[in-house]
Amino acid sequence: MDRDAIIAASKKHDIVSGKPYKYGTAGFRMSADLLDGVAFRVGLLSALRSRKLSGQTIGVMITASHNPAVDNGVKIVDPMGDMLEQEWESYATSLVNAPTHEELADYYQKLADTLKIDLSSPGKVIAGRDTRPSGITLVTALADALAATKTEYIDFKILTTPQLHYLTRCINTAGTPGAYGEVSEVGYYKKLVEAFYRSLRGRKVTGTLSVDCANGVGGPKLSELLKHHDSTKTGLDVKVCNDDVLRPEVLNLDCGADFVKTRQRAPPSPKPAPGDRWCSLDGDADRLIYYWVDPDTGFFMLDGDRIATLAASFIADLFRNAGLDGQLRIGVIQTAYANGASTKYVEQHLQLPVVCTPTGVKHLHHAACSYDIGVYFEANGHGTVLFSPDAVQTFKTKEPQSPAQKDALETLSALADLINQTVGDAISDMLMVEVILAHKGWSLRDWAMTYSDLPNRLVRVEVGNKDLFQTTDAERKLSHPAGCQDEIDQCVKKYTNARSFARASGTENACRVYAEAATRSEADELANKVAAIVK
Ligand code: 16G
Ligand code: ZN
Repeated sequence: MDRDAIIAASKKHDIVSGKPYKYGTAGFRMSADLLDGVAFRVGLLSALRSRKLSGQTIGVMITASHNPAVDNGVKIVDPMGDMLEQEWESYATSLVNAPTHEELADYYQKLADTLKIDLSSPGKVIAGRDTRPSGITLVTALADALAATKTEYIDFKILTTPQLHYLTRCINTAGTPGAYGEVSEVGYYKKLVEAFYRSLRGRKVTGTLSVDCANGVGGPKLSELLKHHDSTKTGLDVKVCNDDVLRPEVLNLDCGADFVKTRQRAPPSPKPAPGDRWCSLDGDADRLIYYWVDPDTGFFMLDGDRIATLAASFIADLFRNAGLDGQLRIGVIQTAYANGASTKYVEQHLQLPVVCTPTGVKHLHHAACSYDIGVYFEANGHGTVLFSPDAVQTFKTKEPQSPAQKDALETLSALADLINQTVGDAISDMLMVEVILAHKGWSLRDWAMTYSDLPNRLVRVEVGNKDLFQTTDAERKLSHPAGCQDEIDQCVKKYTNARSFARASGTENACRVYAEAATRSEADELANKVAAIVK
């Protein structure tokens, strides 16, 4: 009987009591030594989720992304490769917080009853993990839960987060008209490389691209992709850097996309030669930041906002060239952290609509789905471009009126295959950026010239109780504590081109304050003043 099997298995994976387990924007993420019981319980939930969805395969990713090496995390992926449905986040939280093994088994049964899940029907779960050593024991805990619930299970071992999302979608679409790709890691490389060739349309990438892989899973996986890539066809010359995955302690240490974005500088090692083209991935390869170090002006960063504007401008041009202008809708999705200059560039220069959503990929992804082409990126480098089935169909079936139209339609088709449709994918996004730069004949400097960022500052503020800070208007305004927003507004008024907001972090026990203004000193001053209001 399942109940006894669950209790017996659960006893091997105790939960550490008294910890604030909450399924947040990044799933459960914390110090790895607290996660054994959590991974077991996530296994139970994913088994339920699969059975609820008629046996479709659910993905489980074990990673703590850009966090220090001692942390880890567990996250559930829905059948189409998107994030776990919101309602189920609270089931996950309740299941993980069950105080005893018996209460855990009871809650599992209660969920099955309330959600009308047939526990004897087939269920299937696949898992992947990043390079953290703790991942191995967490996968064992997960596997034990799946065995106890007689759920079919495949361990895909070490993967980037976007690869696990890709595989989940491939499995669930195999043999259907929406088949996403071959169900294997090699299938992922082949799909990307082939789409990269097609997107370039005979153009060549110039100059070396150095990729800082955060000493995470992106390093070996990028090297693997390159084995399937013929650089004589594309000109792409990649130097894989910071790809040491044998010393766990160096993961995300002084390198990676999060380091570059938050410190606003290049990793100290290896030292970028002046003018070299660089990009950084984060620890699980779902975030991407480009930069170069200018001999005269120093470090210059091209973040998620820049990638979004680059992609939107390129796709809008292709639409015009393909004669699709006005037929399909392109939208750009940002969060409140997007630099005001990027928003202005999209709305005024590109003449495209911008939607602002709360922080967290699931919100952006959801909003992007309401466009034919939804370009979504967080400033921190996480994002992708979603193509609706209608759009992809149009690229394939529209009768071109000229060779130029044909070329544009084929480029759009290829991009829809190149860009990961399930989630932001640093490796796929990097190839997209390289394609666009090659088409435009641009260097990073040309790309940077499109607009000037407003100077900005992000401050972390320790507060007694972050839950007191509630927001509205896609996190751009505080509704609580009462009066706080008025004070912020009064403050912002005193500066030129200024904007500032405060919100409770979803991943740490703190508030974050963002400010931007016409000058560096004004942005700094405003951020400090708003931080003082929040404190
Ligand atoms: C999570 C989100 C990330 C967001 C970050 C904000 C996902 C997969 N990840 O890591 O997109 O930028 O939280 O953190 O949605 P914060 O709430 O602490 O500012
Ligand atoms: Zn990540």
